[in-house]
Parts: sequence; structure tokens; C-alpha cells
Amino acid sequence: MKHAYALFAIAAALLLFGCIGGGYQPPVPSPTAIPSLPPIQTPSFQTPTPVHTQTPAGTPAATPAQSATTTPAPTATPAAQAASIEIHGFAFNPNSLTVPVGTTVTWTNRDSVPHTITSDSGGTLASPSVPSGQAFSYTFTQPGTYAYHCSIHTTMHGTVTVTP
Ligand SMILES: [Cu+2]
Repeated sequence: MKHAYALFAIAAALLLFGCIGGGYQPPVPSPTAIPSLPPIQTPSFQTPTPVHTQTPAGTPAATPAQSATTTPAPTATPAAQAASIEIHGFAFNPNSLTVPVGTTVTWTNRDSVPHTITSDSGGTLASPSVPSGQAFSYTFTQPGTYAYHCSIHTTMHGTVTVTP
């Protein structure tokens, strides 16, 4: 009986100490008490993209619509025109002539001596020496006033006016 009491006493003491002594137990940090650090917020240092992106200067404007690829029909070529000037008496007859562009003018030498048809300004209007009875032709492809003379007889002058 005494032994049982002793056991009870011990048990009671253990219980008491268990309860009371528990208060004296040094606090054991709960291993789970360590709060997990909040995830480090990665600071966003991205440079903000500019709202207004500059439109590249190289952006080509709307490509112009391809103009008609077909070559325009050549402007109505004036029908080949011809005009004549007689060289007679050391003079050009007529000595002033107006023709549309594209006209071929033919000088015919009715004199007994050679003459030339030579541009005053040194253009392409320059005939060789045209013997008696022969002719010289020149086609005026550009509008303008063409003053010419005879390089042999410099007093002989003439003018051909070519209109567009
Ligand atoms: Cu002459």
C-alpha cells in the first residue's frame, strides 16, 4: 500500500512538475516559428518605354503609284513637211522663212557659182559648198530662229524661223 502511494505520489509529482515545471522550461524556439522572409521583390528598373515612339524618319511616304508603264504615245509627229528656198542672184529666196518644227528645208542653188548655207551661230546647219544646180537639205528638229549666211559670199543672209 505504501508502495502504491509512493508511485502515485511520484506520478502526481511528475504531473505537477510537468504542469508547473513546464512553465519554467526555457522556451524552445519553435523551429517553425522562423517566418519565411517574404520574397524579395525584384525592383523593376526597366526603363519605361517611351510612349511616343519616334516614327522613323526613313519611313517612306506612300510609294507613288506607278505611273503608267506604257510609254505615252508620241505626240502626233507632224507630217513630214518640206520647204524650199532658191538660191538665185546671190540671194536666198525667200530669205526669211517660217516653218513648223520637223520641217526639212531644201536649198537649191540656181546660181552658176557654189554657195553654202551656214549658220551664223555655228550650229549644225552648215552645208558643204553647194555647186550650181545642186541642193542641200536640212531638217529643223528644234524650234528657234536660225540665221544663216553663205560662207563664200558673206553678204548673203537668210533666216529660218522654226515654230513648235
Ligand atoms: Cu554664196
